[in-house]
Amino acid sequence: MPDKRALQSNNGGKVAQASIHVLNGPNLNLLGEREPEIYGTATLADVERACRQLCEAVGVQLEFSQTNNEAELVDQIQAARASAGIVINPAGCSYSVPVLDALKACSAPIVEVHISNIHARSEAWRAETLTTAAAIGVISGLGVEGYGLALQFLLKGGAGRNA
Ligand code: DHK
Repeated sequence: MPDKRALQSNNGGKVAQASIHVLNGPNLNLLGEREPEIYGTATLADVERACRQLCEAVGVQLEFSQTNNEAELVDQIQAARASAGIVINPAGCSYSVPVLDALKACSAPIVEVHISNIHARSEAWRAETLTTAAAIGVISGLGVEGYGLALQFLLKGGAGRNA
């Protein structure tokens, strides 16, 4: 069972509710209809529901977002930078220097998720992500289950053992 205390911040004696951000990059709004043979049939709403269940079970606040805009993704990363953790599927922004730099500015532990196995895709360049350099680790190829696994790692305080 995740230890909620490990995810709370003590702000001048007041214990603030921890928040974890799940951030999604371009085209993930089309999950379920977009190339289902690669990305599966679950929708982003399904992913959000599963993430909410995990966070609610341990009293951690979840901020879940998706954007098709690189600059907006940078803003969302900055807003999450001091949170209890970030799960990010940067999607097409995995190859973006501004997104990498924003992630590097975070004190929050970061786990990167790719739904597909980017190392086994026919386009070799998909494996050449920039953003992974800012993450503790990466889950790739386990479908949308990767989001839940990444969240569980952060909720268990796994980041403290590895950062
Ligand atoms: C999703 C995308 O949209 C691609 O740009 C990445 C990633 C792979 C995924 O597997 O979730 O190359």
